[in-house]
Amino acid sequence: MRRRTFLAGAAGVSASVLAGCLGSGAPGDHDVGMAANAFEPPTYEATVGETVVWGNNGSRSHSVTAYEGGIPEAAEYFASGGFESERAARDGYWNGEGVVYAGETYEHTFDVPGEYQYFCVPHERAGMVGRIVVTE
Ligand SMILES: [Cu+2]
Repeated sequence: MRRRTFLAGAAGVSASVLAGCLGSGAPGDHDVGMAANAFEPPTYEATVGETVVWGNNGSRSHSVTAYEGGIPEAAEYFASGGFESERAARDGYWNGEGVVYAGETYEHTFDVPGEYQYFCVPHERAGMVGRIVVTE
């Protein structure tokens, strides 16, 4: 949040809007960074309808994968790669699907308020987990 505010101010344009246009933009154009086995910030607060952009600003490959049991009941499952279940996302990653490579971004729009817990498939055991808290 703090970093985004700084970047948005520095660029004179919303970081989210910019990333949305570029698809895989410059490393700074994201809300949540992915590097060094961590999502930064680990908890990100968004409002309903907001599109959150993850950016891989490190050198390793990562994923953004929701915990099926860790999202609001009314919410749609989400994961980089567009998988419809956590199982499919976990399996798919090792086949090269849903990988967010260095310099790439992934984005998801949150339409249902609540808490969303997610992780990175290859670095889950290293503690690479995150949380999006969506409020009205
Ligand atoms: Cu990772």
